[in-house]
Amino acid sequence: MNNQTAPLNNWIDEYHNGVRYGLEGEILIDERSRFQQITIIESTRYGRGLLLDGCWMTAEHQEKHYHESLVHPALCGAEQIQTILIIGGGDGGTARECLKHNEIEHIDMVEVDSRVIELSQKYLPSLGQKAWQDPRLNVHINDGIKWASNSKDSTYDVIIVDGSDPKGPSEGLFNKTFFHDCKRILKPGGVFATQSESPESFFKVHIEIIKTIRKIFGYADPLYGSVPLYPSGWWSWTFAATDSHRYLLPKKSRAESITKECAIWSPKWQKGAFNAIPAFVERELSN
Ligand code: SPD
Repeated sequence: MNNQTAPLNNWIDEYHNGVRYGLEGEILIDERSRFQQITIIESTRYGRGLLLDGCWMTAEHQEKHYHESLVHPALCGAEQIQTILIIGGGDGGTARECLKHNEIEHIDMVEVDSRVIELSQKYLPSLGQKAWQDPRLNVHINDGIKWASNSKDSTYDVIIVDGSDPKGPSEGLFNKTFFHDCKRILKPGGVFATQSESPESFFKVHIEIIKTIRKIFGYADPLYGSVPLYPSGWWSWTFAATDSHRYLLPKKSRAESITKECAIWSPKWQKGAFNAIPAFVERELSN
């Protein structure tokens, strides 16, 4: 039987605006935590995958697209990278990418849902790998928005927001108050990074995120790449700083120390990915 005529049994889909994004596979876990519905599946094509409230978060054999894009422009561009804040990131992929950088001394990872961490450690160990045992990683089960609001001024060299879409527990990660707090707790020369949705399937949200961050920080630019599982497959990450577009230019020594360990990210890829801003987005941002 060829692909066109294969029966649509055993498909797990995210539904978004009249389109579905799916994998063939089996459900391993489907439970309600205090915050959300957590689903873990075993897929034919991409290994194990995680959905929160029916939206794809990650899958073992294509998660690098997302995590490398979110982390390395920030960590290669910040002045210092000793102290890092990750908000969300309960599957461990973002922490793993951060810890490729030897200069890091301390990471606070603030995840609201302990079940996401427990289930990821058990069913998706290739995401966090050794990060979970690394003494530099300090996991706090807490609300990231409150954490940012309670942190002292100039605490972190880099802040990375690895949340879900702007609804449910992640909604507050996209508002002005939260971005203002992130700016306040970032050290001079620091970089802020967040996933910023799809220019195609979340156009309005995408534009709103970039405009808001740009206004608050002074400098902010989106980078574009592909995450095949997410709505439209076309995704973005936005980086911000208060003193310059420093996230555009990777520091040579840091870039050299991680390039061999990356599947997608490289200085050359990053340059292209920042330049890949679609014309319709550029036009909208200049309005
Ligand atoms: N639409 C999906 C957006 C998800 C962003 N976060 C994914 C978590 C991976 N660590």
